[in-house]
Amino acid sequence: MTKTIYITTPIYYVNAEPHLGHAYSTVVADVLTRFYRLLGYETYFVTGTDEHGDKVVQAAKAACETPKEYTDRISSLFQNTWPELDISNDYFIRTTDEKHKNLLQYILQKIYDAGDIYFGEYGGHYCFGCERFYNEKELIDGKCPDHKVAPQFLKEENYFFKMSKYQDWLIEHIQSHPGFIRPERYRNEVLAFLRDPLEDLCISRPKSRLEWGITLPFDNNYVTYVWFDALFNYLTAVGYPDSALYYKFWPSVQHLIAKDILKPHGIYWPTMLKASGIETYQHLNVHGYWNIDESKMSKSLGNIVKPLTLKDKYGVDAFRYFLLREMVFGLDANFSESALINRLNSDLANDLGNLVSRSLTMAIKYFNGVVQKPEEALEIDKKLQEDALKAVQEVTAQMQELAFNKALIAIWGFISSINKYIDETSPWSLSKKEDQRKRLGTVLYNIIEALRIITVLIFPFMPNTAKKIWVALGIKEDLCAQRLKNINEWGSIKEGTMVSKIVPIFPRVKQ
Ligand code: ME8
Repeated sequence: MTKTIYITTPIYYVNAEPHLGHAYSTVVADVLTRFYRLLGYETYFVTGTDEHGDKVVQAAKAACETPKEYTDRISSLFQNTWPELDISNDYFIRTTDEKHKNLLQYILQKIYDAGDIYFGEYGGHYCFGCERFYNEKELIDGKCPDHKVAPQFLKEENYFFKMSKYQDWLIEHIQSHPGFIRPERYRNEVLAFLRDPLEDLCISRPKSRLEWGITLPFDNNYVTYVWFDALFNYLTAVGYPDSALYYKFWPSVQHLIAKDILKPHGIYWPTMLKASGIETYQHLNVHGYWNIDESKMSKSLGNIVKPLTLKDKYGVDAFRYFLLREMVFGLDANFSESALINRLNSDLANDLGNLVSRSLTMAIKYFNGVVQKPEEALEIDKKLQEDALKAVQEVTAQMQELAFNKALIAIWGFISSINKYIDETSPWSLSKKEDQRKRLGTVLYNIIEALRIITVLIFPFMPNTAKKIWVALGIKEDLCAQRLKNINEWGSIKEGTMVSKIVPIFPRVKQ
């Protein structure tokens, strides 16, 4: 049976335009999805926008628009950005979609009927920026740790989800499923949080102070708290409760988020699923934060990095490569344009770009681009084949651990092996000896074979570049149909294949 994987990004708030952080999560999800396709999995990949709540109402007011006009406009900015970054999502979800509203009301009713939602009064410190209540312990010097302002004390009648009931189950589940929340530091963070008694979750907001939300099916005076609404997007997107997509993909769901939203995903979400009688997710993959020139990216600092500006300046693939190569998944990283330029010039223009152009140039110069029949392999040829196999194995292992930077290091290790092979076999010297024609043909065959493997390996990271190289290699089979398990079978390129010239794939950029 074909294996499946369902990958999600957070659904982004529409109170900000797409920035570097959103682009990172979405590119990572795309690279992972493409990689699993290479492994032969059937994949489903979803991203979207989170459109209810007070923040959105405030942002719409500031823009002199109705919430509907405002959310339509910003959501389409997200929808239009992703194709430009070669994001191959299967579905884009909006929490204002009718389908999502219906699902949420169905689920709320289900949890309410099962007795896990109750009505009660609560007094607490409410941060309007976060749209949630804080307890004393969570505040720092009496202020919200995120917004650095003192929250307002609010006493209100509301609906509550019996989250506390599922605390022991959640602790047990995390402990018995080591990769449930990863990397480990975030798993430990959630477990540390669970050492204190879990409070029930306030899941409603009275319409008297917030109208822009999904009405509770059992009380018309209230809308649903934005997190209780947003998390269920992951189910709406696969057509819960009765679609074939849901049955096929839900058991293999993996979420991808940054550390800022660990608590809702690590605690609220699994308990909400448990209460709904739905199997919980396979993995919560948590990455760190991009800082800009060593400081936090924020509107007030005026240092928001726009992904499309970088794409226009450096090309989509250089941008994607940089993001995945520079950040260690799980840790924070620093973004600077000069670091991006350095990577572009050294890894892409120098290492990969030069290898591709020198190899194709030699094949054209010595054999008019026609791939020759290889002779029996010598030791040095066998070593190149072994390096190819090692690279494929290493990339496969690292990708499954989300170690994207290490996977790329392994690919670039193989690029060095090919360059070394070229230097040691010295095709230009062989070309001068008439009796070495066959050997020269074999050496070039091996170089082109190695390039074929490199092209398939970089495909998830840099789909555009891979397609260009694939065309220049003259391979007739579809690049998208390649599978990792057989790409390292040496000898796939057929003799007689015609390679062609390629314009420099990564022109150097001045600092
Ligand atoms: O939290 N570095 O939406 P959001 C890396 N709507 N990633 C970053 C980042 C940075 N500096 N800044 C943002 C929400 N991100 C909710 C989610 S999901 C059911 C609801 C990315 O627009 C990262 O993925 O604030 C982070 O988790 C997400 O954007 C937060 O997006």
